[in-house]
Amino acid sequence: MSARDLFDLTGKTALVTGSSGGLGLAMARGLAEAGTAVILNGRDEAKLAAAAQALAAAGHQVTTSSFDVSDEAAIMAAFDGFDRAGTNIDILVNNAGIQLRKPMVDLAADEWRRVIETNLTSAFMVGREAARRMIARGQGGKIINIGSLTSEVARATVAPYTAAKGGIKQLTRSMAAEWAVHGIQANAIGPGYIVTDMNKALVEDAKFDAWVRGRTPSGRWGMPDDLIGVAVFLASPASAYVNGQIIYVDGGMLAVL
Ligand code: GCO
Repeated sequence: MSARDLFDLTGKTALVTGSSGGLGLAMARGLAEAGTAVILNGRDEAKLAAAAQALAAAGHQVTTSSFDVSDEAAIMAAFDGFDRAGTNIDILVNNAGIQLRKPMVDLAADEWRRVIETNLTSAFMVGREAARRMIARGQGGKIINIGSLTSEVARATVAPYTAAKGGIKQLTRSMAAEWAVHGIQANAIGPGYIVTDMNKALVEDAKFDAWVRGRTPSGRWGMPDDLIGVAVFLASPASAYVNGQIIYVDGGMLAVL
């Protein structure tokens, strides 16, 4: 296979959860530009429709599937819908997630559970449904979980997010352990500080903004498009022998003190 063909995703279908904006939409657009038919997911149907319209206007194959990634029944129903439509998910990007910044001593158990369910359990449930079908089809597949710098290190006031993203790293390894034999490569991307709606308050905080720029060797915040190259790599034949890894796209922040 030529080096160019190694990154060709023509004929593949990708489901990207939490893709009506931010990182998910950027990765969905990148996968579409590499030849993938993309299924966008999100809970806000209007935002989802607008995102799909923009990708379709650019000539890409795009559909939407609006389900709550923390709701097992909704996930099963969505995949039943894919089955009925004859849609095979070749690539799954478990991107959906929420952030909740609060000291642990003030955190309610229900708040903790909501973050864990949305950021970690969702990746297990959606991954399980995708893997069941990839294994049955016998043609392998790609699972890309979205971790974080907090898969490795912690900062105060984001404990449930950090615990969930640490879990994403180990869930990714577990997926590799059980599903590699079926030709499925499960890997993760660990974004650094990226300019997204989730981080709006941080970007607009002059002190935090200065800290990110000073603490990041590249001297800048990441942008959602900075993730596209690694997403296409992990979704393509180029990563056929890469499994259970997490690749940090963080401007070097984790690499230096
Ligand atoms: C925070 C941020 C981080 C980033 C990202 C870093 O409050 O520290 O939300 O969690 O979103 O995950 O990798």
